[in-house]
Amino acid sequence: MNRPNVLLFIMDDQTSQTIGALGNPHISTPSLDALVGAGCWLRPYTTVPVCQPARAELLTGRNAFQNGCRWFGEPMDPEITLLPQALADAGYHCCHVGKWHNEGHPREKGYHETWRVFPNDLAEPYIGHWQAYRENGKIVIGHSTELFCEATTEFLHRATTTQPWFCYCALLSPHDPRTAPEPWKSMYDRRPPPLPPNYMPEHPFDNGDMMIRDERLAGFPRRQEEVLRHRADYYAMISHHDHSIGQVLHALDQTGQRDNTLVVFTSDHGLAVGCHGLMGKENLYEHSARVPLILQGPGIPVGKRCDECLCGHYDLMPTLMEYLGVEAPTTSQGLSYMPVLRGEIPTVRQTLCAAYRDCMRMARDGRFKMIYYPHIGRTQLFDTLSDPDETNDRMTSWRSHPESRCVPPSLSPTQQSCPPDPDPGRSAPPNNSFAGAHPVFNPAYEPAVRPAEVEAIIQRLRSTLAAWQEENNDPVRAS
Ligand SMILES: [Ca+2]
Repeated sequence: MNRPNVLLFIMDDQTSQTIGALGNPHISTPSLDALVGAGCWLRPYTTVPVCQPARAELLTGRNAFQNGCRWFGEPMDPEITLLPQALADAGYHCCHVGKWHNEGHPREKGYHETWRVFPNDLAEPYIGHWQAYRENGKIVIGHSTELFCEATTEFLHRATTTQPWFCYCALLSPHDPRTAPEPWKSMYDRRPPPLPPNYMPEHPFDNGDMMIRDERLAGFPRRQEEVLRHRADYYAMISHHDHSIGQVLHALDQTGQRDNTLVVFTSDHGLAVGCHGLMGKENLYEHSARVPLILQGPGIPVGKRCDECLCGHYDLMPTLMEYLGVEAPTTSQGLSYMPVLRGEIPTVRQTLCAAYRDCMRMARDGRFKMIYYPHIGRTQLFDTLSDPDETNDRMTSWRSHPESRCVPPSLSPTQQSCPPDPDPGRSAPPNNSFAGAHPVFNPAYEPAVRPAEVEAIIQRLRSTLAAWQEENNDPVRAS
């Protein structure tokens, strides 16, 4: 039998807390739920949570500081062997469908065939997700998710069984504009998802990039009603692409190749959509820097959750290489997490760092996470085990921060139930499950770490960050 095929789905801006089977009862994702149940689940970090650098990490097996692409418009180092090139060298037939977004065209980067490449192959200016592509002398028109999944399905039916193949299906969903077609568009109208536990009307301080593109998608401060609308539309996009992915996997079943195919589901990075008073990905909180990752296929443990595994998106390429029995290219610097999947060790990394422009730097270990903001010299510290939503900054409690809209517990019960809506003329939707459940007022979020220990943790994470910055030639230096 050939080496396993690889069918890799990569979403655009899907945060890791949006899969029903992983504890989100407010979203409908039956296809992804089934994939989680049949495979392994991890949550890697992307070093720089924006499209091009995140995708470059997957393609190169190197972090953004080591592959040349730290920001939009920066090309990947041409000396680096890319994932499709490494697989082509090992005898794979490589197919790219959908979003590319890095420099050049995927057909110049090791792919043998490409279909409906965004934005390169567009036939005319697009209107959100409704797009037209030139293909074999004709124009195909439709919703991007359906166009890309249809092209992937057609590839699967054509794919040979005598040569292993790699198919990279890159959707544009759930990136804005969040325009799912019906019936998904109105799917959450009657049952909208609640506000997230870390909803805030405003971010507690200026993080250095408060007016970047995504942050201007909603008004300031963030009204609950507006955030709820955004989240319903975001969930609708995800439920729609879950359905389309289910159709692709059904087609894979029909080809008879499912038992010899590794299915990978991930995203380039996450998104805030109202968490921490933010709307976008341009920050280093868990909702934005972490991504969902499901691996399902022959030899992959069934129903395994690798919650303790710290890993980067750049570790996926060497993981795939080891899984497929292909030698990783010498330019790859990631670490394979196959030993974690085999249950030999709980994690491949003890610490991990990330960055966003010159505005933010992150360092974390298995429990604590520090975010440093060089522009204002501010440091945050979160205990991600007891506070996964990052609502209790151990350096300066938001409970007492003057700019936080959260009221202290000494105020009236009504005021304690939730932060005041910045627009009191508008009432919150009646199903707002956020009311009365804000973690700021939850005794479980009382600091579990004494101040003296906080200082020791911060010093340790600062050293971790400084060593990483030195190793990666980071021009920004922590104080
Ligand atoms: Ca993206």
